[in-house]
Amino acid sequence: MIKEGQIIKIIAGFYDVKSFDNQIFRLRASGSLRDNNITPLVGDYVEFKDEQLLTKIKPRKNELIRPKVANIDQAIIVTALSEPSFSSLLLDKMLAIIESQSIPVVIIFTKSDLGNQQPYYDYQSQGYKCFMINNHDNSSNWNEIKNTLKNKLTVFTGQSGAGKTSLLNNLFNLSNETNEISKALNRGKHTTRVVEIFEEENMKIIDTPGFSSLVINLTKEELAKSYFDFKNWSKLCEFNSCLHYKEKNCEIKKQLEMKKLLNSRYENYIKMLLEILGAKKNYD
Ligand SMILES: Nc1nc2c(ncn2[C@@H]2O[C@H](COP(=O)(O)OP(=O)(O)O)[C@@H](O)[C@H]2O)c(=O)[nH]1
Ligand SMILES: [Mg+2]
Ligand SMILES: [Zn+2]
Repeated sequence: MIKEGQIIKIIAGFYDVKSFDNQIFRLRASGSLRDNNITPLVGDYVEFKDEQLLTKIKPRKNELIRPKVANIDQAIIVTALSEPSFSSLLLDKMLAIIESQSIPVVIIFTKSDLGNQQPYYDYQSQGYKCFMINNHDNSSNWNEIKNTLKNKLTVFTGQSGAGKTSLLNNLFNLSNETNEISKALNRGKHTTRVVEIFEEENMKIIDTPGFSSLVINLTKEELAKSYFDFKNWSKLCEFNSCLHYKEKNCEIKKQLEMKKLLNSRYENYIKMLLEILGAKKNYD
């Protein structure tokens, strides 16, 4: 008998699938999936047979590489204002990668008790949906954040140590292990190892292990159209293929001069562009 569901976890070659009637099955991939080199991802909608065999992956609406997940409704980027120190380049890279897939983002700035709060105001002024929180302050209003999670599959991403697990503990009264404790036990080994969808009320959440650095895996054309705050203006650039770099009559550069766009965003954009162009040169 054929059933349908969603992959919620992948472990050691097995796929945990939650069927549409809310049962969980541990499945193997069918030979034909393996022969066709189709790699099932957490978030994939699938068909399976005899409660054992994964037979079909349905078309994806999107796909992220880091973490490896599919069919995401939104991404929450968790970034610390301090410890680890705030990096606008890292944040802009995450934004570019996620927004190039047209996945809506929310930015949560953590450790408001430790760092300069300016980045929160900067990104808010660019039109991003932002929150600023202190995970150690019990009086924080977690409900406002929870409201943005309802009826969606949300992936939490960001540098390790930024406070993702602490935030999820606060939102859902969990006691998942945070990084500090594990450092004492295990020399800083990441505590969030498995990519897994966890469901609470009508919210589907994926916590991720995080990362310490990020390679930009976009083409220059994808990058040029990724940033949310560039999107509207870039339509007005003279050239449709404008990279907002050396081209004439570039609307992005005009908006920068008029201080409508953040300088740091543009500088980071150029850094990423040069990274992409440089990497390409090596392969040519
Ligand atoms: N001062 C302060 N520390 C925080 C805050 N959020 C998280 N931390 C600490 O930062 C460390 C890493 O947090 P964790 O949630 O494991 O980060 P993750 O790697 O992103 O999941 C832990 O020691 C937390 O207690 C915050 O808002 N303020
Ligand atoms: Mg974590
Ligand atoms: Zn341009």
